[in-house]
Amino acid sequence: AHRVFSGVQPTGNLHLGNYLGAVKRFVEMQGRGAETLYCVVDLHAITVPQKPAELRGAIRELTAAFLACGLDPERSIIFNQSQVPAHAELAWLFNCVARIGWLNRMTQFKEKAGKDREGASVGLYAYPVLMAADILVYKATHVPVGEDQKQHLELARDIAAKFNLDFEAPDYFPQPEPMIEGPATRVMSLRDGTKKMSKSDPSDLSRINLTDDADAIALKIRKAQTDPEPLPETVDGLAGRPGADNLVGVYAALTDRTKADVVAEWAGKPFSAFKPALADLAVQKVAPIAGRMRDLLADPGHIDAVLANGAERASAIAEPVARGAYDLAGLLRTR
Ligand code: AQP
Repeated sequence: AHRVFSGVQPTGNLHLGNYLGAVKRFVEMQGRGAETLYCVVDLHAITVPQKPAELRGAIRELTAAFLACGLDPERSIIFNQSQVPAHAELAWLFNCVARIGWLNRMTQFKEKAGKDREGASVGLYAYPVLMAADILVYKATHVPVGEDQKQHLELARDIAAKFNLDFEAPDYFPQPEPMIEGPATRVMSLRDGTKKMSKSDPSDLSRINLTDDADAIALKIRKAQTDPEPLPETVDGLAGRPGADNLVGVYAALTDRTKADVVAEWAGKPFSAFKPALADLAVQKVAPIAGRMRDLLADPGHIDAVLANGAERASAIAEPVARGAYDLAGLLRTR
């Protein structure tokens, strides 16, 4: 049986990259026969400093964003990580399975720790181990993520294999499949087509936030980096043109088409014509999400109830898996 798991950090406004690379695809996975679990990964958020009162708000906001984007608590298990202790329990076991050498190769840690690597938290370093536990505590088989998470998924597969080998339980954990698909697995900054669109970019013009209004969306797309050439005749003509390639990818993802399709429609036309069309499209798809989020946040009791119900259902799956792993490792439990 297929089981889908993915998570998003409650670390500020979601942007178009998070939406097209992750949350929109989470929504599409619902009702396709697989069980779907979507998690607000608050334990990941605290690997860098957070203000407690703001973090609480950010967890509710991200939950509201999930719901506003179309995640449905009737069809998916929607919950926050810290309310299911089995994630952290399994992560400790995995800390003892994973090798320091494996973690030393993780590029995201190097980027996020920056120059002051000695000053980074141990949690930031062990982040990918917790992520492996998030996935494997559900024995998830499919993990929809953006391109930037590819290396962490490979680590999760290595941890699963080594656990199974170390504890002579060949089939205990499955090998989770990364699902990195579609035209927007890596949405780039609107200011620099060689950098990932990111929550932490100091320039707000670099990203479209799901909470941006129509004017802000239109302005950001108008100012988005391209080059003087028109759209190419074929999709291969986007090579070496990161800004152009990015906007075509966003257009394709917003219309559920391929980049080749979009290029075929717009071949030879200037970006001065393409950008207003893209802006209209983005406003039409993104602006309603903010409205729905506002309505949902007016009733925090409802959000909390969704999370409580999700945590209960998630725990029912996760607890026996974590317990089984502890048993395999020889950790004695007498009650
Ligand atoms: N630019 C992107 N394009 C496509 N997918 C993306 N994702 C993130 N950025 C892009 C995907 O969104 C999901 C949630 O990611 P996260 O919660 O780990 O957030 P993040 O990667 O920390 O987000 P940012 O914006 O990149 O934050 P900072 O600035 O802190 O680094 C994941 O599936 C991710 O692949």
